[in-house]
Amino acid sequence: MSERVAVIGLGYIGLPTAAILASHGHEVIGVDVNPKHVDAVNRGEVPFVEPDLGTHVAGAVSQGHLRAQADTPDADIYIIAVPTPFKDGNQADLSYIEAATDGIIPHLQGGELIILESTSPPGATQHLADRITAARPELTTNDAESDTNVDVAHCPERVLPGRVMVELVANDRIVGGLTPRAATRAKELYASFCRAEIHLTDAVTAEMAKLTENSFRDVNIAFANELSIIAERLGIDVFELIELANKHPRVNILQPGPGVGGHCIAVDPWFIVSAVPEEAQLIRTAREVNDSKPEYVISQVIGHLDGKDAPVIAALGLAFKPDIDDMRESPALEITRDLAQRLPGATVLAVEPNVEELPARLADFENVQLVGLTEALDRADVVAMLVDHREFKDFQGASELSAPVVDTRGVWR
Ligand code: SAJ
Repeated sequence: MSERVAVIGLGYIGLPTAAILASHGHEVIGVDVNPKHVDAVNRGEVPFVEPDLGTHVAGAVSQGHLRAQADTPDADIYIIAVPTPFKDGNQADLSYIEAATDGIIPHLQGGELIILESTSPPGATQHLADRITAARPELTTNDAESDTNVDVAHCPERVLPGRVMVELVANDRIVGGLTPRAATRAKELYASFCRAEIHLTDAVTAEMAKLTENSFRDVNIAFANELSIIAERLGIDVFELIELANKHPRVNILQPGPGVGGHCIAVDPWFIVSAVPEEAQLIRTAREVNDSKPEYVISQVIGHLDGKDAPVIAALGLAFKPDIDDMRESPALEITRDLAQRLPGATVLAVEPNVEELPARLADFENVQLVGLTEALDRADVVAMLVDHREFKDFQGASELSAPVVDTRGVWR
């Protein structure tokens, strides 16, 4: 018999997870505080862009396997997929996880399974369990044999935005239980749709595995970003340098850029740093290197202006990575905004093929315009290549440009 699953948080991770569970026969109730998300899902629609998700949601809703509501229902299994942003001092903000837990607590009778999917600092899963037993002392979370035990596990999401529906099925999963039984039960649930391996461990190791994956990438990108600054100093091409070094069978350096954006890699390493500040020296330094790259790019652009009055700057790309419209924590957006703010006499021509209008953070600047690529290149005194969008890679006339190009992505090298 399939179990009733409540998924708390219908965002980039919760909604795909709810939809894929529903399309594999589970009765799924999605819960979200945002009435627009709830209404969209009940109409069979998706409130954000993610390939193939629309088909899954529409199918699951029309077959009656998925519905959404504002209140947490009674369920056999609860999956928490809410944001964990960071707050002052780069500490993880657990308030969304706590609010989701508080919504579940009145429904618990013993025997339920709660899975935390949100990216979490070490100890967050135990913190969730402690919150349950503090509110309901008759329940346990560490005594799998007891009728009044609630099983608690952490199963971090690992899917790449833009490939979520593919990677949900194809990527290995890591499940960390507060007890072995919690881990085994969570594995059974994910095995209903995940075709890859599901590895069992304890909750803190699972929490750290997720943070480690994103920190590994951050450190590797920081290495590439530091190399880009070293290469410029030495007058060599960093992209050629990395290509050549990567010919070695045991070297695999990632690509430099204008900084690291998105909601994950630019955030998650701080959860390790704030948990163990003395020990996490390299991880902290990598974050600082990547966070300082936008400032370096700004100084490169300004360096090409030669003190010119009323210069025109073309900023190519605003998204945090290629071929998407997502601008969360985007270094390209930050660079564009800072140039406009610091150079009020300049005109900044933003080119972003994936949006129709300027995002709110740029809309207030009178000296920023959203224009097409050709117009920007015709008018620019200096070009900042910030995102390697397909439209920029396909452009054929780069070698004829007279304006200098600060090519952070090596698109036109
Ligand atoms: N970037 C570089 N150089 C590179 C690769 C990336 O500068 O060589 C930049 C990108 O331009 C972007 C940022 O890093 O600004 C992050 O992009 P990304 O594509 O590396 O990763 P995300 O943030 O979209 O998704 C990551 C993924 N984690 C890993 O690959 C280890 C994904 O699997 C996670 O599920 C996701 O974080 C998450 O939700 O944590």
